[in-house]
Amino acid sequence: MKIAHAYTIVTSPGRNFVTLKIVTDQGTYGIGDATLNGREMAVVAYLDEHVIPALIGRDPQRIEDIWHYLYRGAYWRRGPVTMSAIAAVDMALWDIKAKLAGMPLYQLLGGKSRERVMVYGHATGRDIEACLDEVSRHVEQGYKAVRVQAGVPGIESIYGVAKQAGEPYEPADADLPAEHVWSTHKYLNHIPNLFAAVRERFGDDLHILHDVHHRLTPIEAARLGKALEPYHLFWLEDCVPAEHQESFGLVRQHTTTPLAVGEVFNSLFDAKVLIENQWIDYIRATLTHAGGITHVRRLADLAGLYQVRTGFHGPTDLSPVCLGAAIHFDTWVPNFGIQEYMPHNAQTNAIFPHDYRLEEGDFIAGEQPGHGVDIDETLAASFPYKRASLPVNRLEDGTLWHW
Ligand code: CS2
Ligand code: MG
Repeated sequence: MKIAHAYTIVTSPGRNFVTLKIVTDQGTYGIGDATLNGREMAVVAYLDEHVIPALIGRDPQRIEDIWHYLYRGAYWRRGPVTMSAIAAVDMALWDIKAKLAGMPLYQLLGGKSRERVMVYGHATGRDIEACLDEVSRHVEQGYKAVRVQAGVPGIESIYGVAKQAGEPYEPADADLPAEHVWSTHKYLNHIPNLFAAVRERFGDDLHILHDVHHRLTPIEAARLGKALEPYHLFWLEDCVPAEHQESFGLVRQHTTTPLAVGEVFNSLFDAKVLIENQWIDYIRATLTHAGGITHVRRLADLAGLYQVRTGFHGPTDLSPVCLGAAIHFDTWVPNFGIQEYMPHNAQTNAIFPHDYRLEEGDFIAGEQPGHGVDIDETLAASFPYKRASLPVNRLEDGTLWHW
């Protein structure tokens, strides 16, 4: 069996998605997600110019060999563009292999470790009251875990907090980066009030999570973690930038609030020191940005040795292809923690028909052979690419900050 044909598909039903389709000489095909939010066309160029020509004629069943061919063979290792391109190939090849085997992907990985995959939804609000209403909406829908983000008095707009209930929290149509103004001390003074209110209204049973978007220094993160201990969070996410992994050691010494990180990671090596020191509790790498199923499986196995669990990133800027493959992975992986979920819009769901389903705050993997997600190429073509940028964050004095 040979790879006969492969091509990229870019579609923008509200935001950009990059999909790689690989077709064998016997007609079986697989698809992989290659979406790198805000830098989509860099991955398209990498795939079209450097990867696809080298794939034609190879045996699609040799997933492991093709992974190393693209990783070691490029000489330039790691990095989000390279690893997203490799991931798309890997995901498509696993899709093909599972279709050839006539099995849903989770069976090929080793079978079910659980029946249901717990997800967390997103509640955001301009103020505490609006945010509590959003939490309540999720609880009514059966969610057992909710990420809670609220506006902060004195900060006009914050990435991660929608301006109006039900709106996306990140304008996906900003041609060039929007600018936000950030104040750490206002944020730190306010956030414990939010979580006190959530526990008071919803009691102890609900899992609550919070994302800091890398905005704090280690000692500030330690203060926040300590202040939130009475409200026993499921996790505190991205509390400090993760390039300097030792920062997590400092935070860890001060607080028992569980720590999660990894949505910007693209390799096991970004997480190795964090995991081996048990400085984190959850690893959030995605199949799309961290080299696909083949690589993230190694990362999850390493994490498992140290009682670190998975909590994959699942925003709307990853396509349903990544989410579908992730749900199979979550169904299999022994050290599963939780799966993030932000609903895709109706056009996106129509372009990417899928067989996973949400039931009372849990995903259930489908039984179709492969990862269970397809693409309607005609419909995809009616939503052409549109440049879109993530925002930037500045301190009140103008200094460019993290978000
Ligand atoms: C966020 C994301 O889902 C999350 O936890 O941090 O919205 C993230 O900012 C975007 O995926 C960036 O592309
Ligand atoms: Mg995040």
